[in-house]
Amino acid sequence: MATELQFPPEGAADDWTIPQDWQRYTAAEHGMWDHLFARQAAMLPGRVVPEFMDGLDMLRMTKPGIPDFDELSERLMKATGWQVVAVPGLVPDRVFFEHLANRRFVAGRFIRTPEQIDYLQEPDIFHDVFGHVPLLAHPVFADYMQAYGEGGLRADGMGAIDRLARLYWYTVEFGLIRHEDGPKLYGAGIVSSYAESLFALDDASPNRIGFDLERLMRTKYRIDDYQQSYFVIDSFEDLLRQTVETDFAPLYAGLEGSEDIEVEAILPDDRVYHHGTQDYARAKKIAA
Ligand code: HBI
Ligand code: FE
Repeated sequence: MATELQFPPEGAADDWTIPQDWQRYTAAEHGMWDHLFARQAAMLPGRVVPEFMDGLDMLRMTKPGIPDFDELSERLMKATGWQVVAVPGLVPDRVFFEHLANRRFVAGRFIRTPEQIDYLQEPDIFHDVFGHVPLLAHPVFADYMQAYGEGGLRADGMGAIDRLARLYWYTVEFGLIRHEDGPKLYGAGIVSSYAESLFALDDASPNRIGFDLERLMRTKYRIDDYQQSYFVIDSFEDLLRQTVETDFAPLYAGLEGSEDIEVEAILPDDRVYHHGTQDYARAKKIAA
C-alpha cells in the first residue's frame, strides 16, 4: 500500500474529507469511467452476486459518467443510511474505522489514467465507488460494513488491527459467496478488476476455501498481485452473524503467538471448493 499520510493534507477537514468537486471532472475522466463501467457491466452478470447488480440499478450507477457523491448519498441514505464521502487517498486506520462505524464510505475522487488501466497502487474512484458502493445498498452487507468499522475501533484499542485487516481483505475486498450454481464474486477488489473477475472464479490456480473466521485471521494476503486463496462465505447473513456474535477479545487472545498461514496453504479441516494448482503464482515467481 502506498504510504499513508498522518495528518489531513491541505484543504481536507479534520475527518479527512474533501469536496468531490464533481463539476471539475473532464470529458476524458467521464470517458474513463464509462469505459471501465461498460467492461465490467458486460462481464459481471452471472459471475457476480445478483445483489451487486441490484445495487448498481437502485443507485442509478448505470447512467453515464462519474457518479456525483451527493446524488449517490441521497439514494443510499434512503436505502441503508450510508453515504459516500471523498477523501484524498488512503486514510489512517482509525479515521477509516470511524467513518465506517458512522455509515460513511470514504472514496477517492481521482480516476486512473489510461496507463494505469489495469493496475494502480491506490484505490481510485472506480475501485471505491463501482467496487464497494453497490453492496452498501444491501441492508445486511450495509450492517456488516458498519459492524466492521465498530470492530476496527475496538481492535485498534487491542492492537489487533492487522487481524481485522485480513478479515476485510478476504471478504470486503476479495470475497466470494456461495450460490446455488457455484461461488459468485462480491469483493470490491475483484469486481472492479476485469482480469481478476475472471481469475478469481475460473482460473485453476488459486484455492477456493470455505470461510472460517479464525483461520482467515491467521492467513497472510497478497497486496501486489492476484490472491492465491479466496474464501467463500455461505451468505451475507452468516458473515454478519459471525461478526456481531463473536467476542473478538478472546479470539484475538487465542490467536496470540499462533503461526501465520501462508497464502497458498490448504489446512486439513478446510472446506475446499477448489484445491488450486498455484500455476499462476509459480510462473510469476519464475518470471520475476
Ligand atoms: N483508507 N481511503 C481508504 N480506503 C481504504 O480502503 C482503507 C483506508 N485506510 C485503511 C484501510 N483501508 C485498511 O488498512 C483497514 O481496513 C485496516
Ligand atoms: Fe477497497
